[in-house]
Amino acid sequence: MTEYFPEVEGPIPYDPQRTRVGARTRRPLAFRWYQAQRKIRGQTMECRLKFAMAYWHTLRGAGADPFGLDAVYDRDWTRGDSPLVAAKHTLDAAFELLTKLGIRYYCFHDRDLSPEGATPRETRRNLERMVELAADRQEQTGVRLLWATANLFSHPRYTHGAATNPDPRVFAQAAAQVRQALDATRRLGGTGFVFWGGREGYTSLIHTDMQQEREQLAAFLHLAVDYAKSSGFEGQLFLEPKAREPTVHQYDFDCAHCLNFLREFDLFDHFLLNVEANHATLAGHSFEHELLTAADAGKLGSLDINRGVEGVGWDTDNFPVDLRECVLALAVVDHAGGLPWGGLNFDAKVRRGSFRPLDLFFAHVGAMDIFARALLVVERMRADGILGRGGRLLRERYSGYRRGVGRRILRGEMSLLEIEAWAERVGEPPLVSGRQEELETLLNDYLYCTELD
Ligand code: XUL
Ligand code: CO
Repeated sequence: MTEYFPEVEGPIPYDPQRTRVGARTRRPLAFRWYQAQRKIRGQTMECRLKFAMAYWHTLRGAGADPFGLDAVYDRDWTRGDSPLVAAKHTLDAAFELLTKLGIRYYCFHDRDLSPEGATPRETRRNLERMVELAADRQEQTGVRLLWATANLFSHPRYTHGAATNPDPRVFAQAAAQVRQALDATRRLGGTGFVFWGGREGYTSLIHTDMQQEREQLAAFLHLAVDYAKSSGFEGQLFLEPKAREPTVHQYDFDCAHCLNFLREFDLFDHFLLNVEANHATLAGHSFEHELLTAADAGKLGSLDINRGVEGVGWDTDNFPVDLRECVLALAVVDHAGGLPWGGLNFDAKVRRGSFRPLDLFFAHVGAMDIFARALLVVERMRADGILGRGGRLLRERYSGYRRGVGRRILRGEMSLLEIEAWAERVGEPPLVSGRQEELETLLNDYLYCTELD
């Protein structure tokens, strides 16, 4: 079998010396923090951080942008005598990369794994063939499928949407694709299936009946729920919010929109949310905000852990590098009790200029490492019990609602008149400092000062 990454022997070692400032290290490709088998409160890092490689960006990305449509990345495995042969090479490259990096999960869109054929039938057969090959690779390597999804946005037929397309024949093509992708996920033992509404939104209200389209989307999701159940799919369905791009306004705008949509159309019990960092930015939120919105509704399913670039208004899908963001994200995951159905899917791409195959290694190693460090920080914060969702700070701040009148207010046991009488009795409350700067400094101490080895 062709080796696509001969410059890396793999698996990537753990080397605490990597970051010794001033040292001329000979092993830049090493983990400083990530130790797959290191136990943290009884669970290995690998289990706590279930990283997943995003097949589309990592294997299939070409480095194109709106001003440069031609491929820039150096990717041998995308070539072949036919699209199916190229797809097989891509699968080989994927599993070589996964194994060398020590990543145990992957995620894919159906059309990344297998190419569109000349007819719907040929397309279906391609997928079935590639799924069998992927199953073999999984068996040989122990790598598992985290989630899969159907690409309902790249093909020209989806220009005006898939489920929300004004033409029911397009709806039907999309439905067929989801049926097949769900079966592929089941066959590969995926724990989840994602719906991201690529073109389920609008670009102008002049020709769009928004409510009609939202109803179509709901009907589509109901069909998928029913099929998943009847076909014995045992995974979890996820909805992934995104505010805009490619459409001007997506119907799955942010977590709050999605939760409302699920409630409105009687889908609430069937979905969790797959929350992406860069999509949070596009909605004008922080990642932490979006994660918490999902978690507070009991709907935190899985994470796409990329990062946006400040000041850029589109989905840049950079690899994560910012410790603070990672800590805040993992603190919410910890608060929510983990991700039994999901994991940390990178959904990130190397920059157009980082066209070497080797750049894929640096990107993933760096991202895994910063999340490993973030996990250690979150654990320390949790052990100290001050900061964080379950910490003393938040408990104390709202303690007035845990007893006496505060508690009775929340329970609905007091009328407005009774509360007014109480207000007169207790008089003007003292003003208490929010201590924000003090606490931000404390957070920084955890990020940068605390020894975590
Ligand atoms: C697009 C995006 C998707 C979903 C899966 O911005 O994030 O790749 O994660 O379809
Ligand atoms: Co995503």
